[in-house]
Amino acid sequence: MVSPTELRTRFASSLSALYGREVPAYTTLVEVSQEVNADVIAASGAEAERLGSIERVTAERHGAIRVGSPSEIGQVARIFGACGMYPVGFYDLREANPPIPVVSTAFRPIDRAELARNPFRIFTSVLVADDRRFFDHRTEAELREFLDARTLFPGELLSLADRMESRGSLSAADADRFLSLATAAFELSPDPVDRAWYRRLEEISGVAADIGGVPSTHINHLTPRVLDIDALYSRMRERGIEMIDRIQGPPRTAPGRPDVLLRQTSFRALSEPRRFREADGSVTEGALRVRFGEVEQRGVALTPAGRELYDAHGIRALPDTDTTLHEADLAYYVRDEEGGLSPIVYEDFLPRSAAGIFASNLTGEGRSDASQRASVRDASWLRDALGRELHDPYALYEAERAAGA
Ligand code: OOG
Ligand code: NI
Repeated sequence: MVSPTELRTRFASSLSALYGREVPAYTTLVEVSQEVNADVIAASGAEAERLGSIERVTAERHGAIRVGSPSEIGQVARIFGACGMYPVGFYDLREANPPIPVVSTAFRPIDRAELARNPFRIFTSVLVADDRRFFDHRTEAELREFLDARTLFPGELLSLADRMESRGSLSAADADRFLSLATAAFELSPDPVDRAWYRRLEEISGVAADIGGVPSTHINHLTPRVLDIDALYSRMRERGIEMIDRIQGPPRTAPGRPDVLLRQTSFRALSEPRRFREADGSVTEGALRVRFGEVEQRGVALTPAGRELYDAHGIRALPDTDTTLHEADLAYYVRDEEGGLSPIVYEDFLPRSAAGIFASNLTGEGRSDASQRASVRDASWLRDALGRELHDPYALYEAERAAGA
């Protein structure tokens, strides 16, 4: 019998194999990450594993997908639920600059032991098709019609997912079937893209076109974790892979000082051949840039007070030792067996960095009209769409700290 943990581990590696076949620069990114991690371990030993064992860090990936409607994200929740991944956090990317017409959550394991076994996460965004700042009445109606007519996930996949959630295990054959259907659901579709429809949406938002302009969804990046993102950044450049011009998130901390939150960088989406359906019904060859590469370095999770300081004044507003961060209740730690402080890793995302990642991979800024009506999307809307609890990241970190080492 196969457990949710094993299913998640195998799902992460099967998506990684798929993405490596489809986006070769990803394989380079993984290789370079592993080289950097080996060097960091060689240089600093056990100290380098304070934020997770090398086994965890080597297997660690996050991906991202985008879907179109509440019912589609409800189905996503069932598929990831089967892998022991639950929705955590609410992110509103419509507040970003430039604004993006989606709200998002991240599916991930929620307890420490599961995170240690395999911390696979998927950042998942859902289109806000009725937000008038982006979509007029007619475009909204057409989007709904297009989205209602497509099937992202076969019924067989959803029923296997439900079986796993209700029984807690799947037979070996059912697990194999789940993995092949789930992996295929996130592959780039060979079906032709309706050129006029895609272009119309793209003028409003590249993300809207990526979601509502094509008949399926796809994983748009898969991110390995690295222990020194600055070293990775220069080695990728040496290998001739053009990265975006910066590392998102807090700046590098001085040697021996704690890393906080999350630092990320990416390479731009590659132009990939795609088929298009033209207005006269003919099918032609073209290209789209929809899939990119990203890498991340993780640090200690900040408390709400720590995060407020960071958001308002940047990293310099925070003290730079574990002891002071802990004593001022600005970051989460537990006591290890020797009485030392052991950091609780930040397992979530940063909306500002996410917006930067989205923006660096869009062809244009898109078009929105701030004077129009926004539609209400909040955590309780998302909880209803998901049909399950939406976890608050701070509550999870608090509970972990309260439980101790
Ligand atoms: C998601 C971008 C957000 C991150 O690491 O912040 C993200 C997307 O482009 O769909 O993955
Ligand atoms: Ni990402």
